[in-house]
Amino acid sequence: MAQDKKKEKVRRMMLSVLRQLRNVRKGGYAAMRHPKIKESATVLFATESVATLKPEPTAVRYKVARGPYATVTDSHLRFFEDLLGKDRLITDPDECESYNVDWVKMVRGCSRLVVKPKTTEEVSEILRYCNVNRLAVCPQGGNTGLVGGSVPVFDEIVLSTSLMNNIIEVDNISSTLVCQAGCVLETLENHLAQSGMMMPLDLGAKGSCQIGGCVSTNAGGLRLLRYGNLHGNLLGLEAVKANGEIVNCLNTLKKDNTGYHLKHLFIGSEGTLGIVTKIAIQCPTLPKAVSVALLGVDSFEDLLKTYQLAQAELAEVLSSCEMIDRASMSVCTDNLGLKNPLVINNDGYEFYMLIETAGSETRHDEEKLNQFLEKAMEREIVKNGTIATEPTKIKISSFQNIWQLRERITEGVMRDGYVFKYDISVPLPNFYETVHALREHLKDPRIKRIAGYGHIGDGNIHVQVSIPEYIDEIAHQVEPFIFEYVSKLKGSVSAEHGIGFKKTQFLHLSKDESAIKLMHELKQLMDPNRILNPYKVLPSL
Ligand code: FAD
Ligand code: 2HG
Ligand code: ZN
Repeated sequence: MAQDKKKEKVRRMMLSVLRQLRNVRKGGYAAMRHPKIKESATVLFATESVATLKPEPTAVRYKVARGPYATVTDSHLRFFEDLLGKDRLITDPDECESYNVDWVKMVRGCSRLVVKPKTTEEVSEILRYCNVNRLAVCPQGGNTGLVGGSVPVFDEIVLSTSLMNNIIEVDNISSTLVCQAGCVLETLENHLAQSGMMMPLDLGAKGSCQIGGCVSTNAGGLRLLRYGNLHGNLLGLEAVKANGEIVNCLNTLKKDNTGYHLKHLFIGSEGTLGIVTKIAIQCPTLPKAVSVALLGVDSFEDLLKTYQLAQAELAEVLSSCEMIDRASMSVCTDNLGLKNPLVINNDGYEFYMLIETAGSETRHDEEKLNQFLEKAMEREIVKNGTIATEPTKIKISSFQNIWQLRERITEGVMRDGYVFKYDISVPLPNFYETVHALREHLKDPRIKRIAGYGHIGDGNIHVQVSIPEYIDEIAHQVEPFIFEYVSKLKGSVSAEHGIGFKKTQFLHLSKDESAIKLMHELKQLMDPNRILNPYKVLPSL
């Protein structure tokens, strides 16, 4: 009897999911992430941070002392003008401002010079000159970095790669792309889609971030679960060292074991060892069928079980598996006005899981997804769900779709005021523990929200603590507590955003002393005058 009741419940739930699926096809929700889907909200929200207040200068807020660098003089300016022409220099303080402030409005430098080279040779000339004259340089791509690495701390010259945006070669036999570092990720994605290929990485910032910035931060993103990280996908690169020497490792071969694998030095080194000028990347085939499901679950334990089931049932078609907690979902509904499709009787769920499948046969993937859902509901680990499939056929507003509920949290939480952001990886069973620990530890009534969301499949959670405006006292309540907590869990204090300016003094919590020593030695070898992105990544000696 109990068995019959359970079966009836599952049947009703499945019917509800299928009903929602039909509604989706009529115009409910559209998945937007794959390049097959042309609509994109990312350009709109990733180009500009929503918080309007200017942060205090970095030197004041974080009490840093300026390094022994020269200050830009008229004679230096004349050199850069002769090299690039007036229109590729920015010297007006107001125009320099957007290059001085980061996306999350956490740090602010006071550079009075932005240079915009177009070629590797120009980058080489700029660095050679800066090295001889002890002028510090801050490389900048799309300035979407989240750890204060992309803007100057003091008056470092900003070297913007925005004009280095040529696509050099697309080879659809070898499935490779070669381009300059300043190409915007979304532009590359759209370009590749014409040849039936895609970029192996996808970020909410794709409308603004540049491939050079992604490589320099070893950006992970929403597809890492399926396609791996840039250490695996990047075939080769070209970079310029601090002394202006060009290092050509721009290989497009899939296999090449000739000596040291030098490209890895530049991947994830956040502009401290050289400036990436060109990249060659392996591009996966564009899937023919993409489906996305949003599921509501009651507990973290059920979320983990759902993830395990998804891995087992969806296997090779699983392309993304993301987690959103209740507090993060309310960022989307309350701060961005997005609709949560899984609200019933004005209530949602403790956790949401967003699952994407990408394959070559719609019916096959859909069948797999339905089977997975059926099992998940039978086991009562998933309480509700909605699916969007064959997204290209769904013509509805690009702002109302499932992926936005995940991709726009970063933007939405900024509307709380100021956000302390943490990007950690921990063993999967401990994935959500840090959020609980913070809620336990932080009792200050000025805190608006403690939320967690992220890449469950990669063990990488983004923890957000938001307050109306920056308050030093709260900063000290959160840090070093969170980093020490992560270290005790044997996790990483930076899973994907890097160390940048913000986390240098916590590097030792995730890296052994011996490894940090070698990092210093490499820096000494490649940039002995320490002109490249000073105050970033490495803790001060
Ligand atoms: P910037 O922010 O300009 O620079 C980042 C760092 O790289 C700086 O240290 C800079 O000095 C250095 N750099 C930039 N270009 C070069 C170059 N050519 N050579 C050497 N050094 C260089 N990150 C993830 O990993 N996963 C995500 O899912 C993700 N989503 C995001 C979503 C949003 C809405 C936002 C705002 C950010 C997100 N990020 C994510 C963070 C960010 O790291 C990425 O957006 C991206 O990797 C940064 O690229 P960028 O061109 O903006 O680089
Ligand atoms: C994401 O996964 C990004 O959306 C940004 O890495 C996370 O806002 C953040 O901290
Ligand atoms: Zn992320």
